[in-house]
Amino acid sequence: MRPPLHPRQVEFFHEQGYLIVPDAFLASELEPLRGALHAEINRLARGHLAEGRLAELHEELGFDRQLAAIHRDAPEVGEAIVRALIGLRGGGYYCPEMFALITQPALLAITAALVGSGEIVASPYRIRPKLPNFGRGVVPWHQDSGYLAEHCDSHLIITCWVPFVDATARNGCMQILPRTHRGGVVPHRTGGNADFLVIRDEDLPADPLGAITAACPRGGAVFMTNRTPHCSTPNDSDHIRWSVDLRYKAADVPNNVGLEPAHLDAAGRADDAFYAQVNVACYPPEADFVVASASHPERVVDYAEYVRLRDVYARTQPTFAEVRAWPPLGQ
Ligand SMILES: O=C(O)CCC(=O)C(=O)O
Repeated sequence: MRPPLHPRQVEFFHEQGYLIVPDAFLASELEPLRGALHAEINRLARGHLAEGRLAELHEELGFDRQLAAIHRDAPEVGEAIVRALIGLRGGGYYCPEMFALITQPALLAITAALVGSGEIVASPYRIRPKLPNFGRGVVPWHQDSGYLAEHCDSHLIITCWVPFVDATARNGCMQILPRTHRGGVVPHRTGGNADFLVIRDEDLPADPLGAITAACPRGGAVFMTNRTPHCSTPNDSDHIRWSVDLRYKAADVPNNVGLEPAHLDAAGRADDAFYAQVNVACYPPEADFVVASASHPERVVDYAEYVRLRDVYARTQPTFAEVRAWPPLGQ
């Protein structure tokens, strides 16, 4: 088990708005999830091959390169596989290995030190295969709060960004604007690259020292607050910059734990009373899960409950309104 965070690391996180922990895991601890994702890519690719949309699987290229070769041969197939893995509202690919990462004791110990509580709720995550020279992988400047409900702006929600390869400036790691997280949420615009939210240059908070390049080795993790401005740059390497970004918060931050659509109709839609309730969560379209609790250990989810809850939310999400309305670029 890795040693707990040093108090100076916790202090650094709160002062700077980010913390890079180069040894959050043993690199070998990421292998099960790398293997599961690779198997899923092959499963999806075989389906496309059988239906004539793909001529070659490129299995021999391995996890770090195969999907890039598929995308080069058949861009629409590559896009479809990327979309299936990332997921949007309702979440993307999940498996026991993903759940094991989210609930990894060492990661939860770091999170507990950063949020100042051992009662922890995990929120939606994203899996990001950033292919080489893949325009959609470039994420413009934003604060994660830009995607979350406004009443959560003053709460602390941790983003834990875990690369599956050494993340470098060359393969498109993140850029972070330190020390600017205390100033609140700045205006965002819709319609940034690949339809992401974007903070226009004139709205980016100023810091005399400017942005840092958040390079992070495989086995490490980058932690940020929900108000820390960050972006990610193009992948100019010959391999995929694989990463996942997980989200955690203390259990007293607004969440939808225990709220379930009891009134689903036959089409999977819920009634207005349910939506009024779940709108108190920071990100209502996806389920939050208790992942650590000394006071209520019975609330900590196991994999079966995690899958059940994800499914309930995935079936109801199409009727959710936008979480937060920002004007489009150009306004
Ligand atoms: O992985 C990336 O390129 C960007 C990640 C990001 O913006 C996030 O986790 O909020």
